[in-house]
Amino acid sequence: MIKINSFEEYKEHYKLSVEQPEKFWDYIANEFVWHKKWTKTLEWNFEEPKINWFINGQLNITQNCIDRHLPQYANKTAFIFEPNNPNEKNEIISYQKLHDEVCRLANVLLKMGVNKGDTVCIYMPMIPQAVYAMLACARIGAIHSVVFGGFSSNALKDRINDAKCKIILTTDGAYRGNKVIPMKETIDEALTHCDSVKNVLVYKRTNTKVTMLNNRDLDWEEEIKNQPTICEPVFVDSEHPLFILYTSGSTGKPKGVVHTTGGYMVYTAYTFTNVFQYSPNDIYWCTADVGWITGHSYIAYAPLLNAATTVLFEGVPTYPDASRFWQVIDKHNVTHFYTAPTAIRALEAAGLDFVKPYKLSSLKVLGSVGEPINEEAWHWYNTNIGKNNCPIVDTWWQTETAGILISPLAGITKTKPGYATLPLPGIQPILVDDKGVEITGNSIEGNLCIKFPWPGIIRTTYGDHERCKQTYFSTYKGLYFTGDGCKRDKDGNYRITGRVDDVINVSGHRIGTAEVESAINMHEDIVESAVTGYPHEIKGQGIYAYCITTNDNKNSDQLKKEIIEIVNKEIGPIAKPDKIQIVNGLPKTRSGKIMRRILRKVAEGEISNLGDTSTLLDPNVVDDILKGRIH
Ligand code: 7RM
Repeated sequence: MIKINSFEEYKEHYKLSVEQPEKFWDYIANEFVWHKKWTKTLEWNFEEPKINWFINGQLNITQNCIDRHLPQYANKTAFIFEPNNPNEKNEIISYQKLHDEVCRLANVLLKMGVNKGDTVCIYMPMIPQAVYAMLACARIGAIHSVVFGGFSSNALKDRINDAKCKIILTTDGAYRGNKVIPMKETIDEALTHCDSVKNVLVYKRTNTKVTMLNNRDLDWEEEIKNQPTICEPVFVDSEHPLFILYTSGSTGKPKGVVHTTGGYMVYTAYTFTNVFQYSPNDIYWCTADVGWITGHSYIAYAPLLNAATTVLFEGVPTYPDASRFWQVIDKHNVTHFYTAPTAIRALEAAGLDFVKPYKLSSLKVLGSVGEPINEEAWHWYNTNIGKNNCPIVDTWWQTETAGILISPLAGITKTKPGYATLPLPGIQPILVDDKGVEITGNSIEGNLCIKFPWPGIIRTTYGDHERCKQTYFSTYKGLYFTGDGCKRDKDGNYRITGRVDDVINVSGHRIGTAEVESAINMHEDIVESAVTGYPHEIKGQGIYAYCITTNDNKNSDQLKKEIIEIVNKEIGPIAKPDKIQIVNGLPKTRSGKIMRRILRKVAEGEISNLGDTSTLLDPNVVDDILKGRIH
């Protein structure tokens, strides 16, 4: 993979990528194996939007992730599986073994009648079989939809139905710290409302007792047992969908972001090499879950496209105790470590005694992703983990972007705490004011947009192209709108300041306030609710819910417990409110719109300046809310 080696080179590549984008990306894309070469590099407009890369090209991404490497790297380790329990033996998966497992599973999918273009739901913990599952789908041109294992059966049901999944791949249960979490049982609950599903394939991980439905549920091991370790790759067009991944926005239910094969491959592989400056003998570890985009791009696809060795970690940062990350780094000689600010803050809070016993001398590069990293956490990470000797790449990107858009290149770009620094080659960011007028120059602040397509940009939202257009391409004409606010300093470095829409970022997880509200509103005693974020020391943002109840007789502690329960049931534990305030009314304008700005300020504790409240229908509501504020 073409690697930038100096800052001078970065500037040259960047210049070329803006002046001659097609030539630039042709050059990168040529490094892969294509069954048929593309005839045109790019066709696009941001109005429909219609974005096609590497047109008429044909390929199979698993051939590029696996087969292509076998002549040289059959015995090289693709994954080091580190189980939840540190006493369980870790498993080494070579590129050959990966090939064989993916092929066997792909053959099972074929046997179950999965065709090119069919959708397959993957609901699994962080075990190698989850990656086999994704790649097995891609092997035969099926579209995977991975759903994070922490989502509830209701959330799962919505995603299965929206994507009309034919098959589900899951496990009996999942280990998470000292807990065993049911997986198959959750699937069973969801499937009472899903007509599209023909079969469920169940991998035994925890030996949790499960019910297997005749003719529907199949045992994973039984099915792969007799399958050959060869499965010819099915070649697909560059723009054939590779996967759907659901993500939250400011309105309605989560949308299925669609990424396609050729552009996704080229963009994720290119950014991996260059941001991390990965070399062939490095050992890379990204602590994300494959249920999120970071896991898709920077655990599964991009490292494999680079023939890298990756640690696949099943556990959590605090089990058996807060030294687990540092212990695993020493154990496997990890050179590249990529995690989220929320984890850094939690481990910082646990104290240095958990870090001190470990050398951490293998580390070369540290990464951060998922939310703004505060300077405090940045310095702690730099000093205590990187020993002032490892560049930190603060990587800004989104589910919709497929890969990293703004980030330092490790050891090449000068870093600055709190700043994602500079756009990668091919990325043309601009800041606009609320009317969409570009704010030029430096030392400025605005809404972050991108004005030219890159190969990994979102193509559509599954089953609803109009929603894609409305959400990302209509706010500011002719631009892709990220939903983030951003500053640009005097040297042109970017600092992402957080969402400017009604999306909150809790521990690096995107949650729409509307989703939480609609869950809370399902409680029979709740008439209305409004949800906002507030600064949280560990999670980045916490969830603050204002609720109006019809049942004043109910003990409010009991009511709050029930509210949390209903959010757990409708979405999952990641979305449960940290603070719940029962209120008599919400601040509304005369036209009935909730003034969220006021609620946000109260939740944030910024109560001295609530701004103009004169347009409120009933200004007394605000006093009432202030009195009952939860500290
Ligand atoms: C990769 C991922 C996307 C949102 C995005 C931002 C926030 C992500 C950073 C960041 C500041 C960063 N995808 N975000 N990375 N903010 N600095 N380095 O997280 O779709 O789940 O979330 O996350 O607000 O819009 S995501």
